Amino acid sequence: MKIQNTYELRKAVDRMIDNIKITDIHTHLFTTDFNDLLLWGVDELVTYHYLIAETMRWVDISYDEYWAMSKQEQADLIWDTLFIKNSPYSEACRGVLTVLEKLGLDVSSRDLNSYREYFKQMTVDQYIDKVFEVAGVSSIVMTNDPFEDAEREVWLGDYKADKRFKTALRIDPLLNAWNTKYKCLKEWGYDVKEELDENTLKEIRRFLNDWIDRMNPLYMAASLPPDFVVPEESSRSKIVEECIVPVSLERNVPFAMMIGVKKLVNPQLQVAGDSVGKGDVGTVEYLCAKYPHNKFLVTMLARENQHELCVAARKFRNLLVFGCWWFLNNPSLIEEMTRMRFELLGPSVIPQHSDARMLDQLIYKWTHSRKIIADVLFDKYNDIIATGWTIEEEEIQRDVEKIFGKNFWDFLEREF
Ligand code: RAT
Ligand code: ZN
Repeated sequence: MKIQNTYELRKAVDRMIDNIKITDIHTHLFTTDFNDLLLWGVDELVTYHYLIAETMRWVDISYDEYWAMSKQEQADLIWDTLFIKNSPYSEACRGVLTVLEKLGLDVSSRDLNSYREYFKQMTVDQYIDKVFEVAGVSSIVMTNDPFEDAEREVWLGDYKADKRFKTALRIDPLLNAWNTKYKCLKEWGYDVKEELDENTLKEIRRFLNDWIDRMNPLYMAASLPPDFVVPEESSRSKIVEECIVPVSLERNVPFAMMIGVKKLVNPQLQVAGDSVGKGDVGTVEYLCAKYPHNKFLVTMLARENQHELCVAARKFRNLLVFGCWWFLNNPSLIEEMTRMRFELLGPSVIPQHSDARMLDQLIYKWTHSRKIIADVLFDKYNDIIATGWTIEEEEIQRDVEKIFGKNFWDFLEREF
C-alpha cells in the first residue's frame, strides 16, 4: 500500500518498528543452564556497572567499602544516591525507570522494596518469557568465554540449548594476554608454547575449532584496545592472521572486532573501571582488503572513529558495522550515529545491539533505541518523498526487517 502523506508515514514507521521482533546481536545474557550467570531483578538492574561509576562520583565511601557490601546494600546506596538525592536522567538511570514502567510497576512510588517484592513472585523461566515479549526480541546472542571457569564448566557439562539464546565465542584472553593465557591452553591439553611457532599456531587453530564444534557460535568476538593494530610484530597480530582469519573462513564464523576499550583506567572501580580511546580503522581496512573472503563485524567505542568506520564499510562488503556500543549507547549519540550510518550506508548496517547484562535491560535498551531509530528513519523517508519518490508500506517493512535482524542473518548466511 502506497504511503500518501507524512501522517501515514509516521504511523507506518512507528507501527513497524514497534512490532518488529529483534535479533539482538550482542548481549551478556545466559541461558538458565549457566545458573547465577544469568542476572535479573531490580537489585541487579540498579547495580549495573554503568550506575556504579555514576554513584562513586557522589559518595565519599571508599571503593573497598563499596565492594564489601552485599548486593542489596549496594542497590540501596545507588538508589539513594542517584534516584533520591539526584534526578535519575542519566541514560543508565532512566533505563531502570523504563524497565519498571514497562513491567507495570508504579515508578512514582520510588519504593525499591515494593519493586523487590514484584520480582520475588516470578520464576526465572516465566520472567525470560515475559522480558522477550515486552522487549519484542526474538533472539539474543550471548557472550561465551571459554576462559571463564564458571562458563567452561557448563559447556563441558550439561549445556542445553534454548533456541532464543544464540552463542558467540569470545576470545579476548587469546588476543590480549597470550603471554600468560597460553598456559591455560596447555593445561587443557593443547601442545602450545609462548613462542608462536608453527605447532603452537596449529594448536591454537585446533582450540578454536574445538570450541566452534562445542558451541556452534554465530561469530568469534574480541574486545580490543585502542592500539589494536594488524599487521604488526605482536602475538596478537600473528594470532589474528594465522589463526582467527583462517579458522573464521573455513568454518564460516565471522570475526567480530570491538575496538577501543582502555581497560581498567581506574582499577578500583573493577568492572566499571574501563574507558575509551580512539582506535585504528586502518587495521579494519587492512583485514577486509587482505582477506576479501572473510567476514568482519565491527563496532568501535570512540565517537571519533564512527565516520571513518562508515567510510570503510562503503569500501568493503565483507565489513558489517554494528551497534552503538557502551559509552555510545546514549540517545544523542545513537541519533547522530544512526543518521550518519543511514546517510552513508542506507539500510546496510545493524544500527544497534543491547549489550544487556541483566535480562530486564532488554526492555529499556530496545525501547529507547527503537524510538530513536524510528525518528531517524522517518526523516530519511520524508526527505526522499519530498522529491516525488513514493513509498509502499511493504518497502518500509522490508527495510525494518533488514536493520533489526535480516542483515545479520544474511551476512552469516544462516537461517533466522
Ligand atoms: O558494555 C558493557 O557492559 C561493557 O562492560 C563490556 O561488557 C563490553 O560491552 C564488552 O562486551 O566487552
Ligand atoms: Zn558487551
